[in-house]
Amino acid sequence: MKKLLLLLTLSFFSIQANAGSCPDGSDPVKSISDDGTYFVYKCGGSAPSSSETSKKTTTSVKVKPIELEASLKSVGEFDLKKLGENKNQNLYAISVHGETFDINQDGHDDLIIPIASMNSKHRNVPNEFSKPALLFWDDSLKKYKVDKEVQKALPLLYWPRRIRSSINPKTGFTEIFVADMGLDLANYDFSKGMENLPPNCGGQNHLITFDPSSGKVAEIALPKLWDVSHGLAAADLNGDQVTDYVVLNSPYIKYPAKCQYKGVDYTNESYILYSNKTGGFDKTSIKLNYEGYSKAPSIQSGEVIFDENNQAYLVIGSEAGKGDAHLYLMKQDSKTSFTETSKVKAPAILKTVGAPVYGEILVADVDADGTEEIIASSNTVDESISKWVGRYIQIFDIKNGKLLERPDEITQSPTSEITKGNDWCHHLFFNEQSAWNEPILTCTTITSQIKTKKTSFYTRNNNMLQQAKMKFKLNDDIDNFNWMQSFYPLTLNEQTIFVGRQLTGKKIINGEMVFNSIKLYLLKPPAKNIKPVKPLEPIKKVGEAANTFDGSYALIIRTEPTDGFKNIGTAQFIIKDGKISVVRKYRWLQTSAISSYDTFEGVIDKEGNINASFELNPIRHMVEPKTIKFSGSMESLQLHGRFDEIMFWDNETKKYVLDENFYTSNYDVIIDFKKEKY
Ligand SMILES: [Ca+2]
Ligand SMILES: [Ca+2]
Ligand SMILES: [Ca+2]
Repeated sequence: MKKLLLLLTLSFFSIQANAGSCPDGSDPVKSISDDGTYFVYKCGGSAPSSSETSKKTTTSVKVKPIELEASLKSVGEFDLKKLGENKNQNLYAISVHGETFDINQDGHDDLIIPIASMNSKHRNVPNEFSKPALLFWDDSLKKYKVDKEVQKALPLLYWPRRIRSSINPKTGFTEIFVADMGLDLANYDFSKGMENLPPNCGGQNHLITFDPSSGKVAEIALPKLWDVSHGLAAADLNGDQVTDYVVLNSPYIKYPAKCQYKGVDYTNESYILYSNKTGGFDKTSIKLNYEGYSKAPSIQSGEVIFDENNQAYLVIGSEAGKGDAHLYLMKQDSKTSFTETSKVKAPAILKTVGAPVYGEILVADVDADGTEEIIASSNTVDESISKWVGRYIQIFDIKNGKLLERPDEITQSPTSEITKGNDWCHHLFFNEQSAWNEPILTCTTITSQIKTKKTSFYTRNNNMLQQAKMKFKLNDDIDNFNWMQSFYPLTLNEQTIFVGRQLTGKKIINGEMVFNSIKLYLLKPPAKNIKPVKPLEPIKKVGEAANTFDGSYALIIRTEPTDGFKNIGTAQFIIKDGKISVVRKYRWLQTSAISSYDTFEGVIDKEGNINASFELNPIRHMVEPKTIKFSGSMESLQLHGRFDEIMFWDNETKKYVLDENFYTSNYDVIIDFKKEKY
């Protein structure tokens, strides 16, 4: 498959070099084949060539939204004012950008709910701090719960804007990086004048750790530094497997003199916190080299993406101010330097009401081909109300350092709706698999369903992501859903479903009605949609190796149940004289070292029966790879094996051990393959 993909990619470039090969002079448009295993290129659409504006501002495609059948279940109510421990009774607690992550690594996603303090005018108040709430899924109670000891140990935060979580493979700890931007001036009454701005000095970032074996929370010390981090990207950039953090700042600290009293350092510059050998992080200033700019743009969002050659790029989203908002692709030249190789202007329609903003970026593999794409969401500042509104989502490939949009792979809202509504994407998520048996793109917004025409969910249909509606049978569910907001995908018991919330805990402050609590609901499909796990077939007798089926075959590896990835690897089999091996090129493997493919050995007889063995770790956890026996046939185009007696890395004894409490005792490993078609 990979080879095919590469050939097509090469031909795509030669086509581009000849400036269009379709009858109407346009470039062919890339899409995925019907069976989802390779790319096809067709004429009849126009893909924008490389950078600059995407002029497409309207959508002619009128598609009925897909309906996802669902039911609701209440799973806990939480008083954020109490959990946040802010004592000022004139303020209420608001939950800002959150995150889902399996913090205690028990196989069920937990919730990170950051909290900020607002007054009765719904403005963030200087120097008022709150703890975030960590909510853990309790699978015996089927509810979210607070761990009092954990909650007690959490740091106080100001306005936590971006959060990234990962598992540190060296310590086994969960790491939660919180980019705290400090005072949120979004609701500042600008009629009071810029000179009367409260001292906006940013906030201190935090790296919270959770030890799943002891259940203890701690922090890794970060440089004592305040900044207004609007963008945060996380990836291993120095190759030690530990996540590094790219903190993207812009000159938001306008009056540094007002910040001196704090006795802490502050910065308006971007930097990377690189993991070091002692378990800490080294702050390294970075230089962002923009093309043709005297003044750097204001950064609102960022992510890291690696291209097919493992070259790292930063993707940066900017806000327009008086100019244009752009999405930048910046190639990493060194530890300290990134240079722009491509940029795209925000869709022109966003400029019709105010200044566009690329507010959120996600890197994900939307078409399950093993290569990641960029999903970027832009919105705009409605100048009449000084608020972020609207939504426009784009998907980009990167090829040779250029951003290439896939305009026909996502439907937009009708033109009249694009620049309306407080329903911009605070957060984007992409799940290759969900309990609805569909990949789902989620745009998390803080607008309740009843106040928006746009949904938060996009499913893939006819190779296109389009908005999907949740459909409920019970009237109670419909009523409850209407008042829900902030939908996050999460995985519980190997099913990816959603959690959403309602605001509760009504309180009156200075005559104004405010809400201090959230009530969480799970959104799940009706039980009949859940896919059963197939039984393992008995191993067949395989005769002598025969050359009947010699040739090359594209393969995809997956597990049942899945452990977070739809596919864990893709590669290419070569069969020669009935002996099967994996070619060195075109290898991709999510859960083990690529060199694991060297251990693959297989034999096929003249009837097409296959036996094989393969040493592999097929899951996301730190486990000992083991030799898995596979059997299968040419008829089924499938090899089937089982990964069981799983040995987990124990950080205390520094040995692999059996963990009988692990939620899954075994995984079926399935390798689907097919003859390459060239
Ligand atoms: Ca958990
Ligand atoms: Ca690292
Ligand atoms: Ca892809």
